[in-house]
Amino acid sequence: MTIVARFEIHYSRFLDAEGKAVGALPAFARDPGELVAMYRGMVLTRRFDAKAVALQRTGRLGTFAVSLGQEAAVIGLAAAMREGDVLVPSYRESGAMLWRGVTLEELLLYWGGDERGSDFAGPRDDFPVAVPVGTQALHAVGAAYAFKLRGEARAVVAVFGDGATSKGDVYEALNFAGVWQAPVVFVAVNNQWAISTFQGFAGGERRPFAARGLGLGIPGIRVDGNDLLAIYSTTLWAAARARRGGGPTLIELVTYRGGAHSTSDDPTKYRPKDEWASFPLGDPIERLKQHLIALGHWSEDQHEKLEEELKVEVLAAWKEAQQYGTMTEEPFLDPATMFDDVFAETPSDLESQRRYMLEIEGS
Ligand SMILES: Cc1ncc(C[n+]2csc(CCOP(=O)(O)OP(=O)(O)O)c2C)c(N)n1
Ligand SMILES: [Mg+2]
Repeated sequence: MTIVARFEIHYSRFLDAEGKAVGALPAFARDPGELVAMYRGMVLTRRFDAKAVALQRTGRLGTFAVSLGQEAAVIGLAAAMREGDVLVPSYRESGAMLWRGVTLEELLLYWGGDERGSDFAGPRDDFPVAVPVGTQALHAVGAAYAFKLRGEARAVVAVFGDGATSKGDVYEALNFAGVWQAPVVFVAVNNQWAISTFQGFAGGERRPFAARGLGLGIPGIRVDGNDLLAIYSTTLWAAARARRGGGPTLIELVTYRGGAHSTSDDPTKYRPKDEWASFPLGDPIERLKQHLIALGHWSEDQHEKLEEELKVEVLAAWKEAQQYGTMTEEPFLDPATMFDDVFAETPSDLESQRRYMLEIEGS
């Protein structure tokens, strides 16, 4: 028998679970300017998450999806993007959106139920939060294909979860990108869980998520998703490749969802309480911190100061966000606005749902 094709999946990692270099490091891994900025982004993400959960618990936000444990993933992929690239996030990428220029106030507004939070002033071409699982992968390849047709050297970075890889939308997006060589970087964040479903159920171990595009002509790579350095360098490479016409890449980031799925979830019902503590890839913030300390660019004191500074920044953003009144003053936002700005012309079925809602609201 002859072999028709062979495929390999490589694994990228620069730091071990304690933050020690496992081999030669790229130049950026010794550049304090870049690294400290990314570290700050990760700590801000964790700080913002904690505040958002507290606000949801006191009735100020409707819901929230924390990214505890995934800070390296969201900051690494965003920091590797250029300004003209486009981020197409899911709902657990607050840190990536913040890095790209979305403000804390805008994120708070969005999670408080106010769509004006999605009309962010900063990265105008980036996409808003996508809650319908996996659907954003299709939007991403559409945008990427448009860049290709226009001859623009821009990459699209599409983020989705391990659970989303079981959606038809994701396979259709991969297929389209493979056929048309769209300049897109697919980032599958394997955080071990899709609400209460362990990633192994979707075959994450037998057939790695990184391998899901191989038959479609999309190279895949698995990355230690708690190693900022590996995520950053892999995304840099894949985005550059996309911009110069090299086609799509699928990156799997192996990480752990440290918190509940969302503020409506109780993970103690389906996984051991201490599972994160025994997860072999450690805590991404701690790992980068140890690397920075070893280089002589950081200290525990500086960390404490940074935490204090970011606490103040997040609190100030919450004060700003309250000025919209959406989350604090009655009457709260008119529920009928959920039908606005979905279609240029509202289809008749949505129109009748809107009428029905107004009817029961009024009764
Ligand atoms: C189309 C669709 N089906 C179901 C849901 C409910 N839902 C929300 S998140 C989720 C699991 C997603 O898991 P994963 O893709 O691993 O992302 P993670 O939440 O772990 O970041 C499900 C089933 C949804 N939002 N959209
Ligand atoms: Mg998941």
